Amino acid sequence: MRNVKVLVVGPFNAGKTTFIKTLTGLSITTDVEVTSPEERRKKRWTTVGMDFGIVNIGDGYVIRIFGSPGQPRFSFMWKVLSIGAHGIIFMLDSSDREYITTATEEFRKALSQFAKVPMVVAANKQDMPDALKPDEVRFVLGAPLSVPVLPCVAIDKTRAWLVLGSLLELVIGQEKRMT
Ligand SMILES: Nc1nc2c(ncn2[C@@H]2O[C@H](COP(=O)(O)OP(=O)(O)OP(=O)(O)O)[C@@H](O)[C@H]2O)c(=O)[nH]1
Ligand SMILES: [Mg+2]
Repeated sequence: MRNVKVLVVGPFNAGKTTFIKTLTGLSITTDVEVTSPEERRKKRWTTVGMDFGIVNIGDGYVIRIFGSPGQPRFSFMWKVLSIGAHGIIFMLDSSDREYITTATEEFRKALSQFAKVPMVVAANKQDMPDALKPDEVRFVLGAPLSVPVLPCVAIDKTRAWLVLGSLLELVIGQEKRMT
């Protein structure tokens, strides 16, 4: 049996909880009602602790997916939740141009904090007509070529799987090279 720990980080409203729910059914979430009027314009619920779900992908692999809160006041949770993580998904809402600067700042933090862990960027909400395409997201974030920037639709199981699968290829590939 091989346990793989994946952490999903990214700004408020990126789709992190939705992604984990779509893939795992979600065992734990800590969403509460949003109080800030500005954030409430975007949505009603936000994560204040963590999301957690498990998925068994066969071949003895069990994937444990953790999701961080997106509100800046909970940024300390990255450190807590990333202990022992094998892979990171940095997710952003590609259709929210207002939040792109925040996403870029957060991505820089993620790059330095998770420098030794395989990472992919999930350019989420690709079903929205005004969503930035993955190559545009790469440009805006200034993502290095070593970090894949993948199209994502967290509400769609097949498309969410493609993102998780790409990260697992990186994680499992790295593990094989080291053994
Ligand atoms: N159209 C579309 N909407 C999405 C997609 N993924 C998530 N959403 C919506 O985006 C909103 C935010 O989703 P959440 O999963 O709560 O986002 P989050 O990143 O967990 O948010 P915080 O925990 O508050 O940081 C919800 O209304 C979701 O239904 C997607 O791929 N497409
Ligand atoms: Mg959430």
